Amino acid sequence: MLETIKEFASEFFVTGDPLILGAQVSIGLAMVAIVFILTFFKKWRWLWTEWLTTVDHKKIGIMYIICAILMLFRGGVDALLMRVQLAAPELEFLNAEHYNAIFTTHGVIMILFMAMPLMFGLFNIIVPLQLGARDVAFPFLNSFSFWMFFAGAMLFNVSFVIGGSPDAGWLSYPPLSEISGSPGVGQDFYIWGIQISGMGSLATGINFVVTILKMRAPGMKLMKMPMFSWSTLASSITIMFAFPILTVTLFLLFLDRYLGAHFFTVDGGGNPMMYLNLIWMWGHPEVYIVVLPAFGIFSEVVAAFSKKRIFGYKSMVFALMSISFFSFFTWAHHFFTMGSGANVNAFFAVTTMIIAIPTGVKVFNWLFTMYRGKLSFPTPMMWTVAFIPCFVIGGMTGVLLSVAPADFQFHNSYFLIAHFHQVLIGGVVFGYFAGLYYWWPKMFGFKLHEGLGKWAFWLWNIGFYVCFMPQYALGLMGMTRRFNEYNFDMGWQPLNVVSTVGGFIMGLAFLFQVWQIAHSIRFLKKDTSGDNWGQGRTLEWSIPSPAPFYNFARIPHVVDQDDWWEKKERHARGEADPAEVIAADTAPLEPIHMPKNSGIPIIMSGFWFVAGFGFVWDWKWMIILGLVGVVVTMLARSFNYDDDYYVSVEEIERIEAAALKGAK
Ligand code: HEM
Ligand SMILES: [Cu+2]
Repeated sequence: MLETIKEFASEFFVTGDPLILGAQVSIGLAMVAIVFILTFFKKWRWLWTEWLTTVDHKKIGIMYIICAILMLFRGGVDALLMRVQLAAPELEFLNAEHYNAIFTTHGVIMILFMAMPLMFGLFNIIVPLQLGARDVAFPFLNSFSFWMFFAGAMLFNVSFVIGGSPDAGWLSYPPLSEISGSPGVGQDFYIWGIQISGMGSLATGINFVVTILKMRAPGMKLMKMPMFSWSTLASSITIMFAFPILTVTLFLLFLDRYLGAHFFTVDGGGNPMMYLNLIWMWGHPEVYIVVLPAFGIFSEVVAAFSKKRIFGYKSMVFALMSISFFSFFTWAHHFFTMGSGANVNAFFAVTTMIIAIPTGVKVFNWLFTMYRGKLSFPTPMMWTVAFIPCFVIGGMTGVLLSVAPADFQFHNSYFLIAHFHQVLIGGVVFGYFAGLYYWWPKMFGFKLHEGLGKWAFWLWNIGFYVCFMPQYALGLMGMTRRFNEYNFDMGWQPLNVVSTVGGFIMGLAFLFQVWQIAHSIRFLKKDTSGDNWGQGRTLEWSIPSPAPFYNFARIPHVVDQDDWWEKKERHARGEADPAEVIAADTAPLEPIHMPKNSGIPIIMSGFWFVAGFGFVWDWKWMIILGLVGVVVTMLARSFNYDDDYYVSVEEIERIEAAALKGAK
């Protein structure tokens, strides 16, 4: 009896490595601390009613962002561990197995559990405000999406201490990811973690497409919609088409592993290249899903801090849409070396290069917006300006990679690693940072300390170039990716040392941002006026910061592109608003219809977690328990008719008056 328990425990818990032990101890301590603090300050009830059960898009957005920042830390620690291992030849810091696990979790976490939730967080907080809407189209579904993301991310992350992490790369190519290549449970954690959070992502995509098409304030024609909302639309449509492919692909892989189907195993008549085709049909659009919103952010920030309308609005919209369209026709550039022949390779080379055109259009439009603008450079603008050269270099190395014959040389080398980090960090991460700094006062009613922000900015940028520029050279010198070790006589060490130093500079930059947030909270200067930068152009700046839970006391009427800015200009010139704007502004307040909070999303996602955990370990009772729980909570939701209420006029008046007072 004791023996079986011991045997089970040694399989169940990951043990032995001091790094992992350290993590286990710190996770345990952190959990105890959180429980203690919540109990001590009697905050459980507050946490449950104000946050965990909320359907308010702004609060959901904040929860997404908190998770994303924690995951940035986790993924960043992985990155630094790898960079330490690569700093010297034949180092025995991480063994091959551990290294494989780390680059896998790093990639998955950065893309799916850092970039995606950061993006969803910004969608959630900003898009309804930009549209002049009171909420997203489906608030309950929105909360469900968040909790599904959370359940999936947790399921993926527990593999670190329970059962063992996946180690077949962030896209899990077979045969490595088949039972024959990964007999342990790590791969199952991968499948179910991503599958569950993927359902949430798909629902979010649908939610925002409907929100944008259906919930715009009166007068806001599509062609008057702010650029960030446009980029959200482009990204959400891409999600709607791409994520079902991911779901099916992972399901097939699951059938291979679980039932011994042979979709992707050669010996049973399957074909691993089929998996590569499928996963990249999702994977390539996925990188555009995360970068398009960054383009939207840059457009907003450039216009605000140049005090000009965005240059070439229509061409910006057209560029967004054509990038998302073409993103579905480039996937095979990830395996030019597959041997599919010159014609196929040529097709995918050309479609890939085509994307450079709309992207170039956007870059020029940003530059033309700045040209002769009244420029100022607070932190959001600094990130935007730094992004442009970084992304241009990344884009150009991308075009080099898309030259099919040349790719036979670059394929799977550090040249590629440098390229994609340049677009992912220089484009996505810098972009979302710009957005976070820009909209932070809108979310919380105070600005982040600019001085510390500038330190973080410079450290990130310097660290970035120091880390990744040497990798282009290393790639050309023949260093391949996913190696944990190389020989002295390769001559790769000096550049690798430089690269590792750069990685740590970025780590330091992250610490500066944490300090910046802590400092800004401690020496909080409330600024609830609403138009916090004084240069807001779009509707989110027309209401107090942070926005009241119902967003707009009166739904605005939109007449112009950059409506809020034009309104301020009219007032500065002493002109009257157009009649319909006046009518909307002076209409009597009416009770506002709002959705009620609900505990069902978090409970239902909890059951999904249980079912996923059961699938991972193949514990039938647990699978059944989880799935039954899902169905029961679904029924509970279906028969709950008490899910909305009205905010009374008196209460709106009270809240609006208080907000006005705060503004003074
Ligand atoms: C913050 C600084 C970062 C550093 C120092 C860093 C470093 C690394 C390293 C050393 C590897 C493994 C290369 C190899 O041996 O194959 C890697 C892989 C990867 N990184 Fe990063 N990274 C960083 C940020 C990011 C970000 C922000 C993203 C995405 C948004 C990202 C996405 C990936 C992906 C997808 C892989 C491929 C994993 C695989 O091969 O399966 N990284 N990174
Ligand atoms: Cu691609």
